[in-house]
Parts: sequence; structure tokens; C-alpha cells
Amino acid sequence: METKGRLALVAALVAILVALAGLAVLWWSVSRPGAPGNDQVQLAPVRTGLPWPIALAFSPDGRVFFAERFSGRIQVLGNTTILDSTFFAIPEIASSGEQGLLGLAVDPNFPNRPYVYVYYTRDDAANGTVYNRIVRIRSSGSIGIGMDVLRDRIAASTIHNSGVIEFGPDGKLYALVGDAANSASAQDLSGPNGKVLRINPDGTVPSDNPFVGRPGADADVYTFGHRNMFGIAWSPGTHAGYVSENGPQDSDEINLLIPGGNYGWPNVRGIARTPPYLDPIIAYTPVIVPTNAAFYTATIPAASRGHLIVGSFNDHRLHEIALTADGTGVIRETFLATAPDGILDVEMGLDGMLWLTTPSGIYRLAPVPVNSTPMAGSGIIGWMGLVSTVVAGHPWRRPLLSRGSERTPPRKP
Ligand SMILES: [Ca+2]
Repeated sequence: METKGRLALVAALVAILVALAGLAVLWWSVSRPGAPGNDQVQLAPVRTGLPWPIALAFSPDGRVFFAERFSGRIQVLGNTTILDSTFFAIPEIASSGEQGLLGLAVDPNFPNRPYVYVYYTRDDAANGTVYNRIVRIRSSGSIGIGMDVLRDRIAASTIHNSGVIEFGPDGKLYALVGDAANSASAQDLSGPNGKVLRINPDGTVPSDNPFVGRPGADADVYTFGHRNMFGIAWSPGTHAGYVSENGPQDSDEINLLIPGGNYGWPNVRGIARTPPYLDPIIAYTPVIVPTNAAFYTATIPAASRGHLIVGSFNDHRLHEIALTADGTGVIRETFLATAPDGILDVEMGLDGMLWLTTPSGIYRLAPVPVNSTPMAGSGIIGWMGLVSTVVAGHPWRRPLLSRGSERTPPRKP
């Protein structure tokens, strides 16, 4: 071939390569999470086939912990090449009805303050008793090496143990404690049942708790008059706390927490307009069995940012609640996604995505790449080998329970 011809061939090859590179850049720019026009999310399994992963906790060092309700195991989530590993196994788990390992939190200063916090129901066989307690596990490297009891012998029952624990933006540990089937306890300030508790990470009482110094009051109490709660979340804007609360056959509630507030149970429930009891910002009849909650801080979908997202055990949906600017009222409620089963935990992960758990799996809401069919092995969201299912219209979607239908008593957490 003569020189001229070879030059023309090289030029043509270079042109093709440049064109391919341009197409690749274009594809990447419209496919990457956060790209303009990419405003869809899909529920993607992170891990399935798990035994009741009731709670997630995200460590500042990047690890994801999850708690298995019945085995008492606290697991560290691996990835496609590293298997899940056991951080610690809580002994003597009681598992009747709604009991079990119920709550999990990682210290916000981990690993400088190397603790993982747990709320669980203890089967104290030696003394023939069952009760709830809050403990913290001391961590060394990748495993827990011992357990300190922060709050012991909280009355338990087969129902209404609540059990979610979370750190608030104030660095305090909040614990949701149900009425343990003794509704009168919720109005009795001398004990922890039917309360939201607020404690220091070492188990001591915060000096600014609302009932510090009140004779006969349990100084850990933050709010009272609660029945059975499975969710707590704080607004990143106002730092206000919200709990989700389960009613009986009616009146599930979302309550805005005011320190020292009385939320009415068992004297009133739902929107009661009966001072001094504080009304919920929204109530549900028939019930949905609201579970854990989080304020949505992901970038996609943009319209959901700042909304309160609450899981439902009954209808499997993420309820998306737009609040008024002052956070005291509800503008509207929509649905962000539907899970394949009842939703247990709902958390914002350190990866910026919303995570949830069901009785058998861990999922997260991942961006849908534009012009890309969601499928197994997508490199865009595939760091855990996710298999994706499009949220809108996917085959897991199930109808809401019909209005007025009697709720099946909780097999719930
Ligand atoms: Ca109430």
C-alpha cells in the first residue's frame, strides 16, 4: 500500500475511535447517577434470603451492620467477593410474639468511641423472667468483645416491645419502648414503658432531659403516652424528631416529638383535639402498621428530597410525606416505592441512598440509568451485584388492604 493510502486508513481508524469515545462519554453522562434527566429510582436487592434482618446501622468507617431478630446475630454486610461476617451474637434472645433482637445503632463517633448499641428481649432463664434491655457492644477490630448493660429490666410482653434505637442529631441515643401490653404504663412517668427514652451514649441521663428533677419520674423519659412504636427520624432542616406509632384497629400515628410531650395513649388516640394531649401530624385508619422512617436526602428523585419516608409493614410501601415548612403539618402523601414484603427498617445509607429491610432481605433505592434497561449485573449500580426491579408497576406491587378491613394482629417486628 502506498503511503497516502496508509495515512488515509490510519485517519479513518482514528476518526472511528474518536467517535466511539464520544459515544461512550455521552452514554456515561446520561447514565451516571445524578445526570440531568435521570430522576428515577428502583428498588434493588442488596441481599436476600436472610432470617429477619430487622435493623440496619451504618458505621462512619463504611461498614454496614445488620441485626438478625431471632438468632441475635449482629452481622457485617460483605459484598460480592467478601462474605457477610458475624460481629457479635447476643445470647439469650427471647423470641415470643414481637420479641427478639429489635434495635441496632452504631456510635456516631465510631471507631473512636467503639460501640454498637442493641435493644433486645432477654430470656433470663436463670431467674425465670423475660425483659427488654439496652446494651452496647465493645468493638475491637472486626468483632465485638463484650457487652455493657445501659438500661436493664424494661418490662416486656409478647406484644408492644417497640425496640428501635437511633442516635439523634444531638448525639443522644433515643430508644422506643412500647407499653408492653400494659396501656396504663404509658401515662405513668415513673417507668420507661410507653415512652421515648433519651440517654447519653454511656447510659447516663442527659441533664437537659425534660423530667430531670421531677420527683418520682424516670429521668430517661423524653416523651410519653405512646403505645407501640417502630420508627424514628429527624428532619435535617429543623432537627425535629418524628416517631411512627401503631394504633389498635385504628389510628396509626406519625408524631412530632416535643420534649416532655404527652401523646395521649391510652386516654385518646388519633386526631383527638383534647389538650394537653398532643395530636399526631397524620393518623391512619385503617391501620398501615408504620415501621421505621427516614428523611429523604438522596438527590434522586429531586422532588422527594426533604420528605419524610415511612415504611409500612401492612401495605409494603414507602409512604412519602411532604411536610409544611415548619414541620408541624402534612401537605400531601404519596408513595415512593413498594417492597416485596412488609417493610421493617428504613434508613438513609452513607452511600446517599435509601435502604430498607423486609423479613427476608435488604434493599436500597438506586438510580435508574437513563436509556438503560434495569437488569442483573448493571455496572452502574452493580457494586454488590444488584439485581434490579423497576419500582413502577413491578410485579411485587400489591393493593392496599381494603378500607375497614380488620388488621391481622402483628406478626410484625
Ligand atoms: Ca397518640
